[in-house]
Amino acid sequence: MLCSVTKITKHLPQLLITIFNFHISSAWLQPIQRSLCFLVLILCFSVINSTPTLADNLSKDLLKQAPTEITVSLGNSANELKFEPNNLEFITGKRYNLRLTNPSQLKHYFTAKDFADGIWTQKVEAGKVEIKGAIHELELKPGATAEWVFVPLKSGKYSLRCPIPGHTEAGMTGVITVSN
Ligand SMILES: [Cu+2]
Repeated sequence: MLCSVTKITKHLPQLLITIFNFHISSAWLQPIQRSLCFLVLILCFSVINSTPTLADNLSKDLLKQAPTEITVSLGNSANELKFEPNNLEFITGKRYNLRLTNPSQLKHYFTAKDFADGIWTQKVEAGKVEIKGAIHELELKPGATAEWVFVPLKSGKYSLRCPIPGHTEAGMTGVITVSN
């Protein structure tokens, strides 16, 4: 499709010049010539408009990928203030399902704003609710679980933390590495 659009677009000026320069002796043929030009233009615009955008193609391809499952525990049953594991690694362009669980008796956050800015979030599922669009941080109440389905887009080293007073200080931090 893209190929034919490129071809038509490339040859469009030439095509129009050919139609305009076509020698027409009879005056009654001129309206036909005009309609022909108009038709060519309409055809080109409709072809261009029906071409799926790059973003559409990208998301369709990504949705075909089975997500890599990664589970991170926010705290544990002994109420230790840490992420388990606290070192997460992702690759750009791959689809992930990050399962977050909170087996502790305390509320925790999964906060990694710079990381979240560099990913494409497909959805976050928690309970019977599915949230679409950009997500920046998640709060998990005791016993809660959530699934964050996303594709990392930007490589880098990002910090992860739980900003509840005392938790970051106690070591509830982590590092997220996204590589190409
Ligand atoms: Cu916490």
